Amino acid sequence: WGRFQMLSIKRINTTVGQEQQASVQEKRALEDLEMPLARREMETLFQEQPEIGNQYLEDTLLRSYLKTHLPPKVLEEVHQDLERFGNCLLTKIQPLSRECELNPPVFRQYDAWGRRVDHIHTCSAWRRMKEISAEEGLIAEAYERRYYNWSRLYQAVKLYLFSSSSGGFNCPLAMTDGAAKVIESLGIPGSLKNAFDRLTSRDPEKFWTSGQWMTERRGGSDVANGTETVARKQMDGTYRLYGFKWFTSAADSDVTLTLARVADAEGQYTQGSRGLSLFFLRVRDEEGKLNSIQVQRLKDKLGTRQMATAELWLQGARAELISAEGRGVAAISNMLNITRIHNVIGAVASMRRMISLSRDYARKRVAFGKLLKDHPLHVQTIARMEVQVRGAFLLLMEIVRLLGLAETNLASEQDQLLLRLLIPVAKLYTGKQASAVAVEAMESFGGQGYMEDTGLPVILRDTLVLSIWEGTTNILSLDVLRSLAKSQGQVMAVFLSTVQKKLELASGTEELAPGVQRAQEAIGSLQQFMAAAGSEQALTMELAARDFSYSLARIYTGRALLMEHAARPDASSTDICAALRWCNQELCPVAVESGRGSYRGGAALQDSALVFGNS
Ligand code: UCC
Repeated sequence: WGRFQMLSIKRINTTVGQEQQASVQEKRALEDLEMPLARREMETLFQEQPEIGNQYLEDTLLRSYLKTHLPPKVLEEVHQDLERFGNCLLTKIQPLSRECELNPPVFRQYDAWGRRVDHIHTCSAWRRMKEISAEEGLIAEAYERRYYNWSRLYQAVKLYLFSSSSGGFNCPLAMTDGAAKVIESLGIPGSLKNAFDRLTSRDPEKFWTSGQWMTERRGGSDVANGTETVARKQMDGTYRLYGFKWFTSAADSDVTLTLARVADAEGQYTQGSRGLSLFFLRVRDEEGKLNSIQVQRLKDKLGTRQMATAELWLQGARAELISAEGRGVAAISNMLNITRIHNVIGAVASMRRMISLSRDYARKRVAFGKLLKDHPLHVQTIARMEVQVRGAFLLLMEIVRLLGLAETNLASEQDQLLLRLLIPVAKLYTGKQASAVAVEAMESFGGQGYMEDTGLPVILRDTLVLSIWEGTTNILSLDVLRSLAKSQGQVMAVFLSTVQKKLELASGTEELAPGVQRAQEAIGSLQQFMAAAGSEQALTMELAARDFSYSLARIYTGRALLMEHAARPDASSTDICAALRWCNQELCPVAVESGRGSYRGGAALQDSALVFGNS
């Protein structure tokens, strides 16, 4: 140490030549003396990297869910494909995902000779992801319906496995699925047949992805007042769009759906939601030339950096009107509901990925003389996250099961109402869960979790967007209220009766009794709140919207799903434990907060004073 210290001190006041000489001497000295010891110490200090295995085979909850719900013949085929896909993800797709993270898109506005080209360059791994998405039928599966109502669920499971290894490609897939859904719901008009075939193709040469251009400079949530883009009708019946799209995700997509206001002969148009219409357009022509669109710049985002998000000027982009005039928001809602389900898929997948890595690390990492897995407090922390991801997973499965029924005309009116309610509930709840779990799981790797080159920070960053895009938590809480209002309360009646039915199933299992009781109490509190809120002002429901949505998420997930899954004849003790633990949390926060007076007008004034002061 003394010699090393001397060498370090000697560095002061030396020339470059002397410094080089000293550094050679220093190197030799270290090799002679310290290095053998240092190396020995280093070797014992090396920590083994956390790894994942075949994410399908390792996911016992997923496998037991499929075994319980899928018809045997479907299960057999699906199982084989998922096992193969799980291996493929590990060996081929995961390395591509890392490449996408390391090589984000680059925007080149001009070519070497000064011509404006607006080229968004993506890496080869990203382009390969597009081919893989087609080959694996990640969109096609849902529209071919070879497994009838189970096709949607099967597609969602593949996307769930793919999501955390997709290098951000799950985003264009979400929008592609949404666009295909809109076109299908319009009855696949002749003019959109080619687009539909390509969006749902398994042929990488033909496969197209879609964007969803909704956000403009004046805002992303208040679409009705924020949309300034104008559409002018042409002689041939098409339109030209003029406007500025402020966030366009996966701007390298082939086509897009977007909103604009149709101008009349005098150039006048209708403001607000009733002035909005839905348009389809190709981003480039056959030669790859942009469709009268200029790229202003790429966004510098916190996460999802693998994917190009751009600001775009529409300078007469040729487009086709695909909704009735003034019905743009209602028409694009079909897309929003699909992308929101993809958001849930992404949330559950990122939680599952973080927990899988934490679990593996706990089996390898020694601290305080034993493996992390032998520290009860550490394991308790992971177990709490495991309960969260289990609940979220089962909620996701419920939604895609219902969607599959709706798409094959097997859904009852009640199923459809439930689906409409559960999509925003699940999106808002799992978005928040995912960020919380990702932050918590990061801690389980200590400082390593904070290191870029472990790949862990990418997961956290990409998770943080889940509660923002596709509708923030508050906007979706208001959407929950919208679904109640539109159905004149019917949706709540369906919600309550479905939960009750599932609880009856669970009440036959003795070990689940404490959970069933807590569920019944929570439903009672929710009903009381609803009855009281009915006579209150609109402000009460607005203030309660978030807690109300959380209550629906917790009650439906816990009571209806974990309990149902845990009440299966072949349920494991782990299934029962997870159900009971889920039910131990506050299941009806809206009743608690209501009891505290949090939704009264006075509380709103206090909120305002707390945030902005009394002035
Ligand atoms: O684009 C974005 C990022 C793209 C990347 C996506 C990748 C995701 C991948 C995840 C993988 C990990 S982010 C931008 C997304 N933007 C939004 O989500 C918009 C958020 N704002 C809202 O959702 C608002 O609530 C609006 C825009 C829907 C509010 O609009 P209005 O016009 O004020 O709403 P109205 O007047 O209440 O509704 C108009 C019509 C009504 O139908 P009618 O007229 O028949 O009564 C509503 O019932 O639309 C209907 N409607 C719906 N229908 C509105 N929302 C829905 C819905 N969710 N489902 C069914």
